[in-house]
Order: sequence, then C-alpha cells, then structure tokens
Amino acid sequence: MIKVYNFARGARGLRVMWQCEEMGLPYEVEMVSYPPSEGYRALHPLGNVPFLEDEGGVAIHESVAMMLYLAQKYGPTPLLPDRDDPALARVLQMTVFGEAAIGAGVNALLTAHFGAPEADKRSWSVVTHEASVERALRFTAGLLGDGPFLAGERLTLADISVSTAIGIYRGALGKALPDALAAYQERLAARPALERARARCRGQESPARA
Ligand SMILES: N[C@@H](CCC(=O)N[C@@H](CS)C(=O)NCC(=O)O)C(=O)O
Repeated sequence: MIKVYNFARGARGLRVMWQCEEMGLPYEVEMVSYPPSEGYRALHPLGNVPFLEDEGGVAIHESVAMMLYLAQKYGPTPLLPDRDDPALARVLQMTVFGEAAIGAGVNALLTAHFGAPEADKRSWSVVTHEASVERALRFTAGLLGDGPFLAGERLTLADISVSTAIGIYRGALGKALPDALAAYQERLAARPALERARARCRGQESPARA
C-alpha cells in the first residue's frame, strides 16, 4: 500500500495525494510532527516531507520523483502521456520545473522570510531568488496562454506539480499572482480529486512517530 508521510499543511505531500485521487489509487497518510521525531528521522534521515513508502521496500523523498514513480508503476494514466505522445516532453519539463525552478526558489524565499535576521531579509541572494521565481511564473503564465492546462486539453502531472508550487508561493509568502495564474489556480482548486486530498489532510489529526 502506498503511504505518504506529510506535515499537516505539507503542500508537496498534497501533490502526491492529489495524484493518487486523480488516479483512483488507494493510499495511507501519516502525519509527521514538526520538528520531526527521531522515529521519523530513522526512516528518512533528511527529516523533511513528503516521504513515500510502497510495497517492495520502495522509499522516495522527492515529491516529483514520487509523482513519476506512481504514474509509471500504476499507470497508464492520462496524467503522464505515453512515449509516442508529443505532449510527453512538455509534461516532463514542467513537472520538474514546478519543483526545480519554482518550488526550490520559493523554499529559499521562505527560509529568508521566516528565518533571516531583519538586515538580511532583502539580501542580494533573496532579491535574486525572488526575481528568478517571478521570471518562472511569467514563463508559466505565457506557456499557459489561454489554455486550460499546461500541456494541452487535459490535466497532467505538470499541472499538479506547478500549481502546488504556485500555491506555496501565494499561500506562505502572501504574494499576488498574474491574473492568468490566479484563474488557473481557482480552476484547479475546484477539482473534486484535489478537494478529496485536502479533506484527507485535514482528517489526519494525530501526529505520528512522536
Ligand atoms: N524538493 C523536495 C522539497 C521538500 C520540502 O522542502 N519539504 C518541506 C515541506 S513542503 C519541508 O519538509 N520543510 C522542512 C524541512 O526541510 O526541514 C520535494 O519536492 O519533496
């Protein structure tokens, strides 16, 4: 059985749960306390989330790798076009871009926003990360254009990955979005699969592995 370890508000764990809901895959969720316990660190020494376990000793600690693993292991799924589909390249590119270009940059901004001494909150490094994330968002809005999704007429892993990173940017940093991305976020938020995943998150109250 697929098991997703996540913080109560861990957005990247929601990436994986949302995908499971879209694919109709059964999964368990175990909440991780913050700071993570010794028990959790014994399982995953980096101590961050999400962390995924599956049958056969599978253990993964990068959310995009989890998404690709689930699509390949339990697909075929329209979320990941097959090898002959021209949409495959864009889906792979934007799925990785969602974490490498947006999510990772947002993490650097969050660290500065919540942790840096006042004098460093607008350091060269912070301003550079901010410009880079904003550039990535403009690029994403341009790619989306008037389309409903990032790679054609249907939802793919690219949307789940990118939209989650945009959600962290907006939610945790309180940043405004270009209009096209704000509308995109609203459309995706109304998907029943995402609503179910969010409800599963809310339903997990007791921190595990304390
Ligand atoms: N690249 C990783 C990033 C994981 C990450 O930054 N997770 C956050 C929560 S969404 C976290 O655990 N932050 C606390 C920490 O790193 O100690 C992924 O996509 O899974």
